[in-house]
Amino acid sequence: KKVVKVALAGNPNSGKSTIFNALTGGHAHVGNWPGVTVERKDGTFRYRDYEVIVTDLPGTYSLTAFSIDERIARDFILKEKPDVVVCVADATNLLRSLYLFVLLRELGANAILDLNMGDLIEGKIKVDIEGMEKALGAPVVITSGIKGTGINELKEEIVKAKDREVAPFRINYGDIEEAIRKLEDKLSGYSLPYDKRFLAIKLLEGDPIFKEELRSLGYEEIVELAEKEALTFEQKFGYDLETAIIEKRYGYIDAIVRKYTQRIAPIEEKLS
Ligand code: GDP
Ligand code: K
Repeated sequence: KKVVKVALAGNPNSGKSTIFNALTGGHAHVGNWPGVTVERKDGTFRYRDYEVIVTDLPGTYSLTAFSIDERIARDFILKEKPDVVVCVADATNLLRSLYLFVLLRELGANAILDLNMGDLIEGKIKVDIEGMEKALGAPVVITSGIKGTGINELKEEIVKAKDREVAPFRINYGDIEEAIRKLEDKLSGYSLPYDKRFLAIKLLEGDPIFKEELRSLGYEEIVELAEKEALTFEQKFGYDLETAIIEKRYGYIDAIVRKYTQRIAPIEEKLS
């Protein structure tokens, strides 16, 4: 039997627990993440000749490592390296829920976008799935965790993703590209277990965990360069670099949503 390790990521209230149950039949091993009282749930399912192990990550909006939940999710993806990460997204609020998906793609995760709450957008929002898949470089599936629709397709995409090469993902950061390039150049002189562009962006965002990691390796000069570039950017453009990076991501997401979804009738936003 071939084993596939999959992690479920998603915003709180995206329906992640419902999808976990729909995939695994609700049989879960429940414990805690090491050192903290945050609950960890693992379950399994069989599909064709695959044994799939599903780990439910804490619900998060971001992966900044400022909260324990975000840190758990991101450490799991970076260190445990699951074969596949399913990003459960609330399809009634794509602008918000695609942000986490973009972060997962930047992190290099073999991500699948699960547009959940599919029943709530039926006949109301039309999604060009194929176009969105091409643009994001990842499979897109529509599910309804409550009704159980799309779950088999999601299983199919999970096992298919196991043997797939992850497509490159790159947002054009515009004015920030120059600083990213400088940092990437600097990083090319060092051996680090992360994608250089990804790490460059994280350092320019001021990510405390990566800064700490580089400092502990004695690479203080990389951190200093990142801080200098952030300062230079702020002096030149008059606003802070971390905010600028976040805005670029939302600009990218906004363009995707405009291009590949179409409102055909009003939807009642889910109250959560
Ligand atoms: P989590 O916080 O992401 O784990 O979300 P839950 O699985 O607890 O779901 C949040 C709420 O949305 C619950 O009331 C679910 O019953 C509901 N829900 C989950 N999936 C769907 C879906 O596909 N369609 C609809 N209409 N409701 C859903
Ligand atoms: K699909």
